[in-house]
Amino acid sequence: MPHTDLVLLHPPSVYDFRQKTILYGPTSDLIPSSPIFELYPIGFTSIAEYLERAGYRVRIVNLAVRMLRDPKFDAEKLIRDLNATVFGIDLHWLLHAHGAIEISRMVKRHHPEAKLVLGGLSASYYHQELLDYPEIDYVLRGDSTEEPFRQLMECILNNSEPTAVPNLSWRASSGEVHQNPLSHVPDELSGVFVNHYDHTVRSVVRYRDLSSYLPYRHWLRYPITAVLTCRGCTHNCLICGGSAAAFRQCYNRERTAFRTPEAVAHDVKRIGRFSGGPIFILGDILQAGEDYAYRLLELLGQERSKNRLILELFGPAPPALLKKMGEACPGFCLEISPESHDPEIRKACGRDYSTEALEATIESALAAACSRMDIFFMFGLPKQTPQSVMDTVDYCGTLMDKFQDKRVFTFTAPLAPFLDPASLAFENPERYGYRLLLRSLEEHRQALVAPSWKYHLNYETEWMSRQQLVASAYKAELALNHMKARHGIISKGMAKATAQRLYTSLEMLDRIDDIIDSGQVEQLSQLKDTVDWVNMSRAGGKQELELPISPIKIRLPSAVWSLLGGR
Ligand code: B12
Ligand code: SF4
Repeated sequence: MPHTDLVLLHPPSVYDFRQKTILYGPTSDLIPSSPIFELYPIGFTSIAEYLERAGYRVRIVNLAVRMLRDPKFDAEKLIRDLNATVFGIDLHWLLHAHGAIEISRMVKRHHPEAKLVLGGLSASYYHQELLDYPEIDYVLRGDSTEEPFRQLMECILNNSEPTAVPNLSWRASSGEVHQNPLSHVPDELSGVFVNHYDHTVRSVVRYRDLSSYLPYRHWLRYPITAVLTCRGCTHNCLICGGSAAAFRQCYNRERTAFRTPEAVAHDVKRIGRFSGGPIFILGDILQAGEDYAYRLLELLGQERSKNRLILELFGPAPPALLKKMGEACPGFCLEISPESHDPEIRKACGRDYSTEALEATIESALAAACSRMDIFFMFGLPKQTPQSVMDTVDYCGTLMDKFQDKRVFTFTAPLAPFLDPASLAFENPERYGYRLLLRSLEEHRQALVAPSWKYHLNYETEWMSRQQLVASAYKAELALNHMKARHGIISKGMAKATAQRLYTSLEMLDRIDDIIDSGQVEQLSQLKDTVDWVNMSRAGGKQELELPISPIKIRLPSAVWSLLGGR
């Protein structure tokens, strides 16, 4: 294969998922990825673009997607055939603890002379432990590694010790481990995410390798694309590893860094060149204040994107702003996550707003002609009991009755499998009623290959055991599914498919527990076909969340033409 300076590899969550029998549960039901979590961090595209601008050749390989798309795809052979000076692997989401370590070992087995760098939020959190693995040479910490990565590349290619590279933890040739200060935490992001979508399209053409760049397995069928508005967060949700407190304590970020409204609107425009799918603007646009939100909406209004825009709210929003959303982004979708129907629980997890304010926001969004309003609830929160979980489902019914509007969608999901490291609750579990069952990276890595998600959970709460969390999640999901069908929110066929998946999951959970109790784990393989069917089925939230899209989903030829200067 032609030589590249850097290959960025995205691992599957569990490396040998195609061999193992693991019931992953509903952990990825509300995102486009499968439970293999094949989506790579959006930062891959900005690192690649930034380093190419600095003169390096960079290639992205989404190993997880390649393995999912082709059961015969030989990941080890591909790694062996890659020809690069440096390999980068993301450990952004802790869910990749198994895959990231296994792929690291494989890279070093086949390329002992190459350098290996890990990065992402989880790698930053566990940087010291990662350097205990002899295969890993460097960990680049923090939420902004483009410039430190450039400096590291320079050191590697010049064969000099990276003593001055910010954010870097590294092992010297003497074997000694060093931790450079986490000092590169920029307040503004104008130097990154510069035409990174164009760069990605160009790379697909250059390497003639669409598969390796796909964000997730089904992207070609349903091409939803994300636009990032910021790094950090102004909110402080208790269970979130990306909260303001988590960023401050673990990633040295004092202030959220926002991209300009112009940069965000520019991304929306560029995505429209290659995709007809929805565009998800990540992060509440109110975080940077109303002026920011109105400016962005004004620009989006001028753009008149043909793609459907998805906006999210971290709390209630003023009616005038919602009206503006409707004018600027006709047919927009809105997402909000009150987490619980119970204001006391909502407050305990850091979302201190009233039910009245929530319902007023839903009402205004509907009046502003949003095409759908998605409302998310979560289980595994402080003060939440199995009864409270079912009360949340009842509240979903109350919303359906109250609004009598098929644009109102409610979803429930367990906080699973992990309470995020760096979150306030992970850092102070007793204070918030959590009992941590796993702490270190190695413990999480091992837990991920247990046969069901019940054993992946890294926590229990004072109010719910692991067993109760799992049982409540399915009970709630079944009840909500039934309720949605009764209200005509989903079709009877869809509800039947979801119920079948949920009942099969419950049966598999029981059978896995029986096998574990009997100690005859070799019997697990007999369940593999059914477990894989449950894992990969899209029945439920994943399918319900999909929006209708234009018949022309991908416009790759026109994107390439425009990049070549044709328009
Ligand atoms: C946007 C977002 C998403 C988007 C992801 C879009 C994307 N492609 O990246 C969506 C909505 C799809 C998503 C999904 C999930 N998310 Co999320 N997400 C966020 C959010 C809000 C912002 C993250 C972000 O992009 N930050 C910007 C910076 C930090 O990342 P970046 O630009 O991609 O990458 C930079 C660095 O991280 C680093 N880096 C990243 N990879 C690498 C690799 C190398 C080699 C190097 C050197 C550096 C490096 O350098 C990059 C450039 O500077 C955070 C919360 C927050 N406020 O941060 C949660 C967060 C990251 N998500 C989280 C979780 C748990 C998930 C899910 C697992 C949830 C679920 N069960 O469905 C899934 C996983 C999806 C998958 N992989 O398939 C947790 C992670 C906790 C943890 N430590 O594991 C967070 C912290 C909070 C939360 N609970 O939502 N998420
Ligand atoms: S969950 Fe809360 S703290 Fe985390 S990114 Fe969303 S709003 Fe911010």
